[in-house]
Amino acid sequence: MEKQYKRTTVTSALPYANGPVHIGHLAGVYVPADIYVRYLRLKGRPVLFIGGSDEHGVPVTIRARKEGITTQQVVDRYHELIKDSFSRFGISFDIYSRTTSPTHYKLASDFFRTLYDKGVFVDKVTEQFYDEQTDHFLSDRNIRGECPRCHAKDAYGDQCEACGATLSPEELINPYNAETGNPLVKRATKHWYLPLDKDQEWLEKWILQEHQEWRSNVYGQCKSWLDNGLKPRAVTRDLEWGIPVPIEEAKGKVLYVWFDAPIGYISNTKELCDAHPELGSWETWWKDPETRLVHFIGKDNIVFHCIVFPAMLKAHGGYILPDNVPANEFLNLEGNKISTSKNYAVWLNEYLDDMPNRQDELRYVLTANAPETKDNDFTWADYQARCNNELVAVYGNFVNRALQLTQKYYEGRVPECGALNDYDRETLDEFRDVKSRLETLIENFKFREAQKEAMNLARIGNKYIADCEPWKLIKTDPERVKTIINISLQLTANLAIAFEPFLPFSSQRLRQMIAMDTFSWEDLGSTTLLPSGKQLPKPELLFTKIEDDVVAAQIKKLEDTIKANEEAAYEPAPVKPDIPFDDFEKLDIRVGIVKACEKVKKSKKLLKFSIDDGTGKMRTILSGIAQWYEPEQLVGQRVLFIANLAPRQMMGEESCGMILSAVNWNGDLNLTTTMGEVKPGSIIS
Ligand code: B3M
Ligand code: ZN
Repeated sequence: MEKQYKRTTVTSALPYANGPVHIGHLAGVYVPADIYVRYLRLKGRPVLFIGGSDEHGVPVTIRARKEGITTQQVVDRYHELIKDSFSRFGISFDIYSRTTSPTHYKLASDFFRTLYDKGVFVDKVTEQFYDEQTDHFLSDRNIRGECPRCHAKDAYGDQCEACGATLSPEELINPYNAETGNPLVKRATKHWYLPLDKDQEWLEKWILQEHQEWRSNVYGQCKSWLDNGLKPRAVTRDLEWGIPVPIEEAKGKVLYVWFDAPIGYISNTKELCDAHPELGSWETWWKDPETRLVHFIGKDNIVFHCIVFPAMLKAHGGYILPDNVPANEFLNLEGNKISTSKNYAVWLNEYLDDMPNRQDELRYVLTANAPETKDNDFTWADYQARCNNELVAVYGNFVNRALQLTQKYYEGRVPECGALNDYDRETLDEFRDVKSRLETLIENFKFREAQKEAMNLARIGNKYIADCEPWKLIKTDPERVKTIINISLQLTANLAIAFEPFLPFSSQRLRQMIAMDTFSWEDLGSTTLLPSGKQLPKPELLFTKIEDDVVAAQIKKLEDTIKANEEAAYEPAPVKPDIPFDDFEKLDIRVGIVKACEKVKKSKKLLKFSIDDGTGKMRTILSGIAQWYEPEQLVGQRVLFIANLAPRQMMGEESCGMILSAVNWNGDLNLTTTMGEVKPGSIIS
């Protein structure tokens, strides 16, 4: 028998304030959490939805150095941007705070202190890499050095990008500070560890036995961590940015970001409840066993939420543990990994500007394609197809038909419902079942399926209106048409409720269109939501089509980013070994004037040049640059060519020499030429 809870605390991962948030964040964490919370609120169940920015950790300090501003400026900027994006997308947090808040500093310090006083931690001195010139210990990702396998000079502390080897910083030859280039030495430092090995037993029982209902990806990851045996984890760091470790002996050290961040959920709840006494004490939401705790996260955060944070809560004592951790897999973008550092993403702030008033379209597509059980791919073509073929053609179309017919036949007044026939009853029965199916799916975190069910309501409605053909019956049986339109309007009102958790903006607009002021989840399935005689305002379209050019512009934006990244990453090929001067003198390079130029039949690459080489005879050279030039452009140009290259057969033609081109970073060819009017046959020396 499932436990009945009095209230639910819902948290969603605190995004790092080191950049804007993108569709991967939305799909993985915030839209599902928001659907769940909106549903619980509609059901009238007490719930708090806790969010906030994670403002500590190495990523924000790296961003600060990259942008040349202070870390505080970075977190201020991105906290505001992220908060604003979420609010514009209708992510209905009860609070969105930050881990630099005074409440959080105090709570996180106290939390550490409690564990320290209870003797939970073990301390250990280890040797870590240290930059003596800047007086810094280095985090793994800031250490570079020579790869022990392939001897590339700039392998990272965790990986060599040249040969792909997985490394640890100790293996690097001549390690150096990635940012300053300074050489590193080993220096002893003391840190405090959470001895997770001691939690192994109860965690195994709690997760592997008592939470078999967790999503298989979550359960599976936990099992593999547990099977490998848990090890102590350091919860302090030698960094300047972070919450100071509240013990004398740890002066200059800060709490590890993954120690303080989850406590941020508690701090933000406290901040909220302190400001709103009607919500009760924050402790009720975190300590009362009748509170259900649910963490929405991405898959890379599973171990912290299912193992480390519960171990912290348990060690502290008095706290409840999460009842479920519905983690999603990753969302890719047009077949590539989304990357903040490579700027490859659909950023929410940019989407909001590029696609005004289309929040629900994105929410819909991200849920329809949610990476609930495996990684999924977002493509703009799929976005367009789902918007046009589902939102516009199914949901929007049904609502629009029902409302337009009401205007046309009844001047916008809800007509009376007469006697139902079998088909009406069948349709309504089918409709009523949807409620319990939706509930089961949402309560089991299957939002993708749930949204499908909601859409199914619109399909039922569309089919009903199409089958009944009121536009034909209006002449022969006007009484019957009243019933058909009444039922269609009741279905419309139901859609506004069913879609509220998923598409809150359009649900609100739809409610305005049918003048529905109050509603609750329990009304779902009702056929008397709109009383007959009720006057409805003039309808508008609920959704509009996404045009091809809009989608093409978004795709181009991503392609431009890929190109820009490739260009930035381009390094010219290494210079070839030295040659004696004599070798150079063997080459005969000259100037020629292109007299004629044409495509070579059956070849996409080759152009055939007739060149005045100064001998009085024409020279034929074939060159693989057809992709970059039209033959006509080249006639009259001076080109540089190798005159003494032995003739070669190419595509059935003899080529006498080679025209010189520069190979750009992306492989594009660029013809070389002279700056002035040099006579044909002139030598290059
Ligand atoms: N900031 C990691 C992330 O954004 C981290 C989550 C913290 S949740 C307490 O993936
Ligand atoms: Zn290597």
